[in-house]
Amino acid sequence: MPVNNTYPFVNLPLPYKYDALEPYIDEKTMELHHDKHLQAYIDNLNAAIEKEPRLKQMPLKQLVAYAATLPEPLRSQILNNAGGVFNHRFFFEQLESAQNSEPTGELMQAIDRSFGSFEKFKADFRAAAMSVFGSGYAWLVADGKNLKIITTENQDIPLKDCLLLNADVWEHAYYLKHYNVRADYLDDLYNVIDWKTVEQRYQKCLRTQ
Ligand code: MN3
Repeated sequence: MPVNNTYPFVNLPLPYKYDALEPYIDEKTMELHHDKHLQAYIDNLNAAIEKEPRLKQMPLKQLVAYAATLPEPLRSQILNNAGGVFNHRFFFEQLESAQNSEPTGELMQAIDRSFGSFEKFKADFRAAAMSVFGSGYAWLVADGKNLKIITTENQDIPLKDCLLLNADVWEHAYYLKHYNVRADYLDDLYNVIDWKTVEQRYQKCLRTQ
């Protein structure tokens, strides 16, 4: 995927077709999620940055860290929208057409070590994602060689953690197909996770932590 990590942010196309994740994530949800929801975060982030020219050179994560020092309403505008861009790009990048893939190699060993089994990981991650009240994300993160599950609210980014996988549990991620039943969406999501991308993220974490 081409790099677009500073202003002006553009909505890079998905690395697959809108219907590639059928029947688990439907075409219309993917189209709206990418072309409307993510597009809105990108447009709002660019508009906020235009009010503060010194932000124009900053990459996404630096924008989030720096935003804490800004006055309102700019602070919230940058935090929410830079988070929305980062979290959605991270989410879309880790999905692929259904292949029933499972983690392999060192990532699978780390999952076994940290959770007992892949099945137990899936149950724990699902429970964490279900526990998010309102809008937010569940995350699998690396803590040294081991793994843990955390949750965040709204479009917060867990900047201090080395990030492996996220589940967007905003209703817009599943409402068209699953209505209010978040649990069914999560079960479907497991069928379209690209574990090779997650493994690459884990290897990067091992090299940099
Ligand atoms: Mn979303």
